[in-house]
Amino acid sequence: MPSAAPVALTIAGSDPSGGAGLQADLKTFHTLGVYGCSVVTLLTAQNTLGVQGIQMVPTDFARTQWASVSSDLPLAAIKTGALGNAEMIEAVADCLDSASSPVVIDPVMISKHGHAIIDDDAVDKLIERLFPLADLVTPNSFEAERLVGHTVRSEEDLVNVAAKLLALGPRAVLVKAHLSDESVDCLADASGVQLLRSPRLESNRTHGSGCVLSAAITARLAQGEDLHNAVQTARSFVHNAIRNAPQLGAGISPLGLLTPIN
Ligand code: PXL
Repeated sequence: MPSAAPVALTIAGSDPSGGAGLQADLKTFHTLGVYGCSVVTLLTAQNTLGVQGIQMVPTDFARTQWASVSSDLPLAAIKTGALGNAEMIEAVADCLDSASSPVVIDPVMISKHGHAIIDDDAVDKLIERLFPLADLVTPNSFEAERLVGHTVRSEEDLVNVAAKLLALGPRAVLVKAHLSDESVDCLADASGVQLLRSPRLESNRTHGSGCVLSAAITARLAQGEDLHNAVQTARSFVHNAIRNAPQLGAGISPLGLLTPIN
């Protein structure tokens, strides 16, 4: 009998065009050798050109999905993506309160096209309920700015913002930024602060890149890798996936997720 792959769960919104959201998460899990399952929080109508609509899943039904999945499957790691509103964040936090596996919170707020995918008043709830449960929170610089009210224009800003986020309760934070011609991410935890650099790829084939990064970290955590190595591996997976991105659709193309890490 073949041995079972570790199981990772994404609690996230649907992108029917398949580039972001839970579809990106499940593809990433699969390519990295992890069995993926999902709890759907909201549905978007979306393509590479933009978001045409958003419909919340009833909160109680998200709770029911969690009960179905968590009572049956051995969840080795969990990530969250688009949660939509404060009520959904409450529900997800209630579910994750009892989880014993690593939790990655991707505080998704706006789409690549600038479309809001979380209510304004939900941001405080994210900090209050989900940050204390998180092993890692992965905001981009815009999300970080919204969370702590501090702009990120330099490496010094990046380090300061990461420290402020860490003080809000998660075990670690990864703040993602583009500074001049580099992609610079700041990983901060109790052991210290590390700047991770890679050349910035000039590409508009980046739809879902944030989802793919947090999903790849979650997959590696599910496989038992430690956080620092999981982040490094996930960054190179995203880098390759952007380089291998197909030209699909008339707007911002999705990443190429078919190439595993060797
Ligand atoms: O990439 C962030 C994201 C996450 N989840 C859903 C999205 C988006 C961006 O559009 O639509 C459902």
